[in-house]
Amino acid sequence: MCYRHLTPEMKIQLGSLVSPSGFTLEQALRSAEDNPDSGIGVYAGDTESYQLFAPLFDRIIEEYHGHDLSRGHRTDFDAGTLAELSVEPAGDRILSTRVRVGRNLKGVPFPPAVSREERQTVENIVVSSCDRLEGDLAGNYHPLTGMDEKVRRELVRNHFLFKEGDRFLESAGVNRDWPEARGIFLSGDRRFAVWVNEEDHLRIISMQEGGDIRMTFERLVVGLQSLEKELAFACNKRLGFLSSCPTNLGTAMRASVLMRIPEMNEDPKLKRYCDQLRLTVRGQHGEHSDERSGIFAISNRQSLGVSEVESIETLQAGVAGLLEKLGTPQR
Ligand code: CIR
Repeated sequence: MCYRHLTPEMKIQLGSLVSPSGFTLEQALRSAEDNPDSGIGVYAGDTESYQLFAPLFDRIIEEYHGHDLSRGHRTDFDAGTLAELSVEPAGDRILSTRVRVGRNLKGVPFPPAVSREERQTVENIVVSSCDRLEGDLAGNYHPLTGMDEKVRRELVRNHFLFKEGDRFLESAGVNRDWPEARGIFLSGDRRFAVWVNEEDHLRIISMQEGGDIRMTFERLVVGLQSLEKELAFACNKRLGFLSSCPTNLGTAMRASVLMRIPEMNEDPKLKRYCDQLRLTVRGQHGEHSDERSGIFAISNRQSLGVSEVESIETLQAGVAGLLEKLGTPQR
């Protein structure tokens, strides 16, 4: 999408600009250059990238999110109005629910531009905040450096931990100095996690078995608010929470359910249904994963110009609609 919006005038106007952390237009576009199948293709190195390269970024952001940037963004974590019940009490189709938000620390370059020392500082600050989480959220930090290979594989297989080697992130510079200063904080009950120094400084994640989207969201809010007492995150009124990838701006939230839909393997109808319901469908192992298992992750598409609660409502309504359309699953 980025090249469609990049005019020759922009190349001249923006080509010589350098952000305070040394990030350039060439770096912002490198992922698209290396990966012609990119959907978006750009990354931001820091808060200032969004201002510096706004003539290009704003067009991409408005098209992807279907949002007029002059309308601003709003935040709403008040779960009071959300439907109480699991969208699928019988549990025939929904395997699990996951809600995550991305956050970057205010004043620190984002993962595409962060230095080795700054990345280490981010890890130290985030881990000491996580170590102070209480109750069900209390847990342990597992650094990637020195992690037992069997433990690592088990965490990836169960969707707790991120994988190495995403070629889009690789080109964007996010994987430099791998695996140093990366890791995962995991609560004792394994329902709350914080990824440290993956695509954003923090990915704060709440997850559980079954389809109780509200409960999953409420846990996320408690964890996020505890961390916010100690950490200041990069955000502004126009773009919401600032993420390395412009597709996550706004709430920086993706709420998803993992659903068993074996009859829809490779069937374009599923994507069409989800498009109508303003939802995204991906393979169970995340974006760009090849999917033939009959298990799909269904999630909110838009994150900018909609609040957190509105996104959860869209997912609840969309999944309910999808379940009605699909009927009882094949066994
Ligand atoms: C791309 O442009 O395809 C990658 N840089 C990832 C974009 C983020 N995800 C998405 O559009 N769903």
